[in-house]
Amino acid sequence: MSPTPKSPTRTLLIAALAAAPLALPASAEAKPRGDRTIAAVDTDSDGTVDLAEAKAAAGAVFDRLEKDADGTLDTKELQGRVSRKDMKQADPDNDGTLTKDEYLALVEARFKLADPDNDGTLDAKEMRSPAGKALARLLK
Ligand SMILES: [Ca+2]
Ligand SMILES: [Ca+2]
Ligand SMILES: [Ca+2]
Repeated sequence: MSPTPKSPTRTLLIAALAAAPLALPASAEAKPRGDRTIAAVDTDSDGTVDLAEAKAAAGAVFDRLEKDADGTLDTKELQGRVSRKDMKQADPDNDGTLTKDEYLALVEARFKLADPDNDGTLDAKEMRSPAGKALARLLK
């Protein structure tokens, strides 16, 4: 019986924290966010969103989300587009669903909130405001 020598061979791995993190070119995320929504919704290409454009986009979104064809959007179909608080406001009969009219009324209410200068159009800056972003969620 040969006694096995207790020689803990320690392999020291020099954890070379390889290469300093490469600096990524700061090109992404540079664009203002409202612009993409405007580009998608602005059918007359005047660089702003008016209420008719917002409602047209919202109507298309409604039809797209309305999967079970019961004429309303429930919270599942809305996929987080409408907060619980907004839902309360937008759903006067409180049945947890929105008809297209209710959805468009919510769009209109948000549009007005997002248009503090009251000129009937939302420019890129207005679309970037919290109210503009809330509106944008209903349009895509
Ligand atoms: Ca427009
Ligand atoms: Ca439905
Ligand atoms: Ca405006």
